[in-house]
Amino acid sequence: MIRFISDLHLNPAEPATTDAFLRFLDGPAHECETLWILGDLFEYWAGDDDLENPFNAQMADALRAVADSGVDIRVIVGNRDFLLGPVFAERAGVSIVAEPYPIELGGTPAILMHGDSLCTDDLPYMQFRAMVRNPAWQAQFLAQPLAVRRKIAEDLRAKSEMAKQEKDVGIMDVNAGAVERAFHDSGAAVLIHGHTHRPARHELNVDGRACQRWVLADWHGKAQWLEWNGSALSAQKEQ
Ligand code: LP5
Ligand code: MN
Repeated sequence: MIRFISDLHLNPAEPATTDAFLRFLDGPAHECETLWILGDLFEYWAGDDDLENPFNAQMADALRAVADSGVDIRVIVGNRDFLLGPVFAERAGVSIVAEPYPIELGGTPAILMHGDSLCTDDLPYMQFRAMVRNPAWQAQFLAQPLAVRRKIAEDLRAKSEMAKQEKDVGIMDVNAGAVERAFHDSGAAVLIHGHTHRPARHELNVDGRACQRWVLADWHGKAQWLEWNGSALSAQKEQ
């Protein structure tokens, strides 16, 4: 069994979602051979020294307990937690891998992404993303004290919420050309991603091949996941 989750946006101000995550780790996560976290596990991540925050440490340790029981937990970072790094990975017992990440589902080639890189119509975000994904920029950012970084991240969250209210909802979805390119460049027939908070299964044709794009749900107090049971993908949620 492989399960895929994303967009939990964990933070102490959302205890219902935190509880749902802990329930998920105690139950459904243990049934997985591999658990994939496709980005935005945390509301934001200001650097691995953010493990000083007891909430973040508790989340990492909860993941570690599942990893220690034999589940292979793999993480693709999101636009909120792209600064998750090796210290977090070690503590949580997870592997952080680059996107797009190729896997096979019953012999069918698939790729996994967070999904933000597909939103190419959102030009202000694309500019912002290019800046913060630059290693030199990240090194400079991480050189600042944790308290300063946390403040910047929180200010930025507020700015992002304001910016989104002014954006046309259409530009915040994936761009059809970017999706086609992802299928074309990888040769995959299945793409699984999160980010847009528009859970769905889309059927499309690329290069004469039938392709499927699965979009994961964001969490609001209930666990939601996509599941590969060895023969099919299906969206699931806790009752
Ligand atoms: O996350 P969400 O769903 O609200 O919106 C995203 C895009 N916004 C972001 C920003 C994150 O929410 C906040 C990131 C926290 C990261 C913490 C790590 C520390 C890094 C600190 C970096 C300074 O990703 C949003 C998209 C939306 O998805 C849909 O796809 O629209 O994009 C934006 O809102 C970006 C704005 O359009 C442009 C922002 C310009 C602000 C520039 C300030 C630069 C400050 C630099 C300070 C050193
Ligand atoms: Mn996201």
